[in-house]
Amino acid sequence: MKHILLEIKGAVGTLTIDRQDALNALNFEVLKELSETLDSLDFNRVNCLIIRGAGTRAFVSGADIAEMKNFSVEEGHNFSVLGNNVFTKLDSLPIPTIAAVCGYALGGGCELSMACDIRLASESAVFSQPEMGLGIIPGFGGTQRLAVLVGVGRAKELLYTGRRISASEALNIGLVNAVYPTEIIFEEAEKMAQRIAKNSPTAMRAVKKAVNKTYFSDLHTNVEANLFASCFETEEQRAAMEAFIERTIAKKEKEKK
Ligand code: DAK
Repeated sequence: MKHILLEIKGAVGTLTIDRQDALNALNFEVLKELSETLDSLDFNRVNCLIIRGAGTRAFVSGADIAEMKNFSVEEGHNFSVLGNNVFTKLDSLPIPTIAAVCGYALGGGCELSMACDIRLASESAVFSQPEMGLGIIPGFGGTQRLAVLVGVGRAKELLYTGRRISASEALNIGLVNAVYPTEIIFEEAEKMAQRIAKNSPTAMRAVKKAVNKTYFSDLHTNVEANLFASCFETEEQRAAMEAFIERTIAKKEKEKK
């Protein structure tokens, strides 16, 4: 695997997304590797999974804007189907999952953290669903999971504005379970995972199923996917993504001078 690392300690697996030059952004390749890694998990051995980003700057900075920029409607749909399959797979794992969020968790990154059962954040963590500003909508279950976690009113505000929120605000509104200093976030996630992993796999599977069936049972629809694909017919999407790329290039050139 080029971008995914899976380490197993006792009954705890840690899956690291490592694409640091793009702040761990999710492109087709990362999503495919993520999917294969989830398929490879042996649940006789792994009883809790931590998901994290490599380094401390980002958990995941979102879907890859450079790749998405020129998607046709069909490519947008294919990306959406692949992404939704991966997120559904993650959501339905028969073991508890913990997102250890250090740094940026934006767009698809925030959604990835929400597809985990528990979110632990570093003090430096930043959450946002900035898709509106890119002329698209969240497509990995973000519109639905955010509303369940923080309430419909707050979710709509965050989705409409794309406002970035700090770890402490995320804690206040119930988006994350706990906040730790950056230096100990991964250690704390490991501690919690090791504690959880001691429990009966059957009982934990049952708890997860009961909660998810009640709160997240309508997620596996194509609503978001179709609405997401339709955004790629618009000029707004193309212009907004182009502007992001141009801003990054301009910043690089300024730094060089
Ligand atoms: N995609 C591609 N490259 C990215 C990226 C991203 N999301 N985020 C960062 N990068 C790249 C930058 O382009 C830069 O690359 P180089 O120029 O060095 O080659 C490198 O990472 C470092 O970034 P910066 O130089 O910008 O670093 P800064 O510290 O200055 O800023 C930042 C960090 C995270 C604030 C900034 O990079 C940023 O604003 N990034 C974009 C964040 C964002 O808007 N994310 C949301 C993307 S949209 C769906 C599924 C999913 C989605 C939608 C639908 N369906 C299935 C239907 C999700 C959409 C999204 O996630």
